[in-house]
Amino acid sequence: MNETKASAKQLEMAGRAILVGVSTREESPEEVEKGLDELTRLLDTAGGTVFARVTQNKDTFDPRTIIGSGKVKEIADLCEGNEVGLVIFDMELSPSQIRNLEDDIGHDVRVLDRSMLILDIFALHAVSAEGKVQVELAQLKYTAPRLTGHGAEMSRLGGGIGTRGPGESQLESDRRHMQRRIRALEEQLKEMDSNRRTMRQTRDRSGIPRAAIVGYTNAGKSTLLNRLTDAGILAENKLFATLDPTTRQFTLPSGDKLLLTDTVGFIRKLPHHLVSAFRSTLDEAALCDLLLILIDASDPECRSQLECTESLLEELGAGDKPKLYVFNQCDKPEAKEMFALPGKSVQSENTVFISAKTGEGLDDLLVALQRLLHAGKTRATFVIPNARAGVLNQLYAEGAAIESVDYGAEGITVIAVVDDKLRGRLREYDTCPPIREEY
Ligand SMILES: Nc1nc2c(ncn2[C@@H]2O[C@H](COP(=O)(O)OP(=O)(O)OP(=O)(O)O)[C@@H](O)[C@H]2O)c(=O)[nH]1
Ligand SMILES: [Mg+2]
Repeated sequence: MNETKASAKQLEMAGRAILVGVSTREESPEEVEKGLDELTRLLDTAGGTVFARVTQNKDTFDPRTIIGSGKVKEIADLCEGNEVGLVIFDMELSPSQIRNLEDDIGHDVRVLDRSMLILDIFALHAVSAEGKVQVELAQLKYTAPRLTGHGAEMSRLGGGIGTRGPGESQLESDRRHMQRRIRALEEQLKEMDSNRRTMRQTRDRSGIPRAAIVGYTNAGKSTLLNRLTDAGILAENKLFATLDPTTRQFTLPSGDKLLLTDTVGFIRKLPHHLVSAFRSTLDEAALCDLLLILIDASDPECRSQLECTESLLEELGAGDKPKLYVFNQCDKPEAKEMFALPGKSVQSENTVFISAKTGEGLDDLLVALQRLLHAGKTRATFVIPNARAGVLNQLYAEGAAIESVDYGAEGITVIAVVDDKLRGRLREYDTCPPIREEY
């Protein structure tokens, strides 16, 4: 056997997994099963296969091994003779819990948790320099302290779910070296973040409103941006296919321009380190003018996926942005059944049903987008004295759509579409404050 590459057999074994879920007072057995269904999809995306599922009902976690010793023995017995290389828990485990579980299960089996698996997929899918730095940082902070001897060995062999990625060799390095590397990556990220801010400011100065397409992973976000703008983004039936945000300009039938951004998908229990490492990417969603929340209407879990998306948006500080709920994948029979499509006559104003794949419902989407874009806004003409030029910056900073700026002797004349609050605050410069011209 080649010493530096794992054999196909070794890799197959390393990817064959037992999934473990624990039902507590907070999580019912049905929820645990759904969690394991999602873990199966994550494992599939990472290139592994499920050998068996093991669940336990427990009021409190065993602090040493989460599950009880009888269950650990049951897993060890299942691993024996079945060429199982991985045991994956659908929750976060501490480094010592991983060590204890690996010791108790034996058979050279590696124990991973849900976050390590998600980080592994991010490592596989990272393309841009920024994406790679973000993933490596999250891996160094989360995965590295959890890797035991088995992990390092598979990583050296050139494979092994949970040990891949830009930080692969760093994961084995000593602690001091790792701390230095973490600081260096944080510095790099800071610089990338400031570049991103500059780009964002340039975009903001164009006055074109920005909309972010957000939603659960695999909802069809990239497919929609591709359909609307020929962006050519990779869209596939894998979780977290997109890590880097892509922005394209789009012109609505009314002639209004819009900057549309495809973003990284959300998932339940998104690892905390990943959220902080991807903060600047996720800010693309937080700093836009409106949100297109994409939902896979054919997924039986779409309601809980929407809840998860909304709570993550809240966490990112984007909870109160104007939102359009876009139920996608409506060409699928499951969606038609669940939402009684077609013929659904009552739709709330901010909800549309579409198929990014076939294009059905896109007209409704564009009309709804237009309505949202103009909701509560009016076109105003401000004359700002030259000595108060800072007010123009305020208009830019607060997201006014600026249509023209003329510098004259009497001051700066600005025509802009603004919301009522901003218009009220700039009343003294407003040439026509009492008349509300509906835009
Ligand atoms: N039938 C059907 N399939 C769709 C539709 N929209 C997207 N898909 C499929 O769903 C899968 C996921 O689509 P993506 O566009 O990659 O989804 P995403 O939300 O960008 O996913 P991530 O980037 O992984 O978070 C792909 O296989 C698409 O072809 C749709 O309207 N109908
Ligand atoms: Mg995508």
